Amino acid sequence: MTELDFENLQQPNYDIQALRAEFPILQRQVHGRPLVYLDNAATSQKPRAVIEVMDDYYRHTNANIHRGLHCLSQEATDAHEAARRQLQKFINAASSKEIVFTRGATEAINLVAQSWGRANLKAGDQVLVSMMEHHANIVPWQQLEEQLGIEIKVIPILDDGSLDLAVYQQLLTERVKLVAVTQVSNALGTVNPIAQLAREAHDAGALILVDGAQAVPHQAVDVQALDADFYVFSGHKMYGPTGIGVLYGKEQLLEAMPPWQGGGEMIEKVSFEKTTFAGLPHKFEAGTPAIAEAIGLGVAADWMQALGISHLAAWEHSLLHYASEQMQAELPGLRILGQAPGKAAVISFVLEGAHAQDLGLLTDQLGVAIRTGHHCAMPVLHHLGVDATARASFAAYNTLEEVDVFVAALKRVREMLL
Ligand code: C6P
Repeated sequence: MTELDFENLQQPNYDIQALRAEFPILQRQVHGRPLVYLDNAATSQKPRAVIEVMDDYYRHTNANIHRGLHCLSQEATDAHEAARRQLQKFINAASSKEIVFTRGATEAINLVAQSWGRANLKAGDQVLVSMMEHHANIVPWQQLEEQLGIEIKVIPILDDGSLDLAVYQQLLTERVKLVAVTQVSNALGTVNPIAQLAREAHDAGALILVDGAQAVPHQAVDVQALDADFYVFSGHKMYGPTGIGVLYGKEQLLEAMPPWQGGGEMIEKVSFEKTTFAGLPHKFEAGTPAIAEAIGLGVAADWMQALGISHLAAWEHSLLHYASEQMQAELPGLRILGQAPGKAAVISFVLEGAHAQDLGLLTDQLGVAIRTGHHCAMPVLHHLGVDATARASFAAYNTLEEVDVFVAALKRVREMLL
C-alpha cells in the first residue's frame, strides 16, 4: 500500500497544522474544551474546499441537470458529470459509465441486490457474506432470502478478527453466485485481502461485491487491480458530503441489469404502451440527483489524491499504533476487539467494569467524540461476546496530542466509574 514506515513515523509527511486549518469545525469547542474528533469512521469532517465548492454551486450555478438548455443547467450538468470523472479516476474505473451515483454505500448495495440479485438469483443460490459485515451488507441479502429463497452463508473470522480464508475456500461451491464482503471492517478495523477473495470467487464462478465504505477514506483503491465486480462507498466518510456515494460496477454487468427505481432522468422514451431506458449510468439514477453533493464529493476525492492517500494512511497508522500502546499501558482491564495484522485506524474496545455508553457520554464531557454501541455490526459483536464497544477512529487531521487527551480522558472516566 505504501513504502512509508508506519511504525516509526512521528510526524506526518504533510503540515498537519496547515491541514487542520482547512477544517473549520476543528476550531470549535465542545463543553468548553477543544474538540477532539475521533468518530471518523461514522463520518469524517469536511475541508474548506468541499464546503466552498458546494456553497459556490448554490450561489452561482444551481439548476436541474440533463434537462435544461439554459446556461445554468448546462453548467450544472457539466459540473455533475465532471464529478463522475473525478470519482472514476479516484478508484481507477475503466469508464465513467461505471460510476453510478447513489445516496451512499447502503443504497448502492440495495441497488445491486434488487437489480442484479432479482434478475440473476433463484431459490437455492447462495450469497456469501462475512461475519464482520455492516448491516448494510447483510439485510439487503436477507430481503432477497425472503423474496427469492436464496441462502446466505457466513464466512467466519479468526480470534484476531481476520477472515477465515480456509473456510472461505470451502464455502465457495458452485451454488455461490455472489460474495459480498467488506474491504475494511468498521467494527474491528480488519482489512480483507480483496484481490485474493475476488480471484477465488471468480475461479468458483461467483461475482464479488466489495463494501468499500471504510476503505476509500484510508487507502488508494484500484477497482481494476482488485478485479471487483461491484464496489460501493459513501462520500461522507472520505471528507465529502452526506447523501452521496458511488456504486461501481463492471460495464457489461451494469449494462445487463434492469433499472431499479423508475422515474425521470432514467428513461429514453415513455409512453403508456412502452418505455425505454436511458444508457449507463443514467439508467440507475432516477429523479433529480444530489447535484451539489456529487460536486463536493468530486472535490473531496481530488483533495485526498492531491495530499497523497498513502501519506494520509501512513499517519493514521502511526496514530493507531501510538493510541493502542498508550491505551494498553494506561488502562487496566482494556480489551481491544480486532487485532488483525495491518488493521485500519479503528480501535474498538471495552473496559472491564465500565459500560461503553458511559464511556461515550463521559469522554464527550471532556471534549472527546468517540462512538459507542453496536456500530451496525451486531453479528460480529455478538460473536465476540459483547453487546457494545466504544470506538475511536482516526483521520488525517488527528494528532498525537489528541491521542494523549483521549487516553487521559479514558483514564479519568475509568477512575470515576470504578
Ligand atoms: N458505518 C459507522 O459508524 P452509509 O450509512 O450508507 O453511508 O454507510 C453504511 C456502511 C456500510 N459499510 C460499512 C463498512 C460501514 O462502516 C458503513 C457505515 C458507520 O461505522 C455508520 S453505522
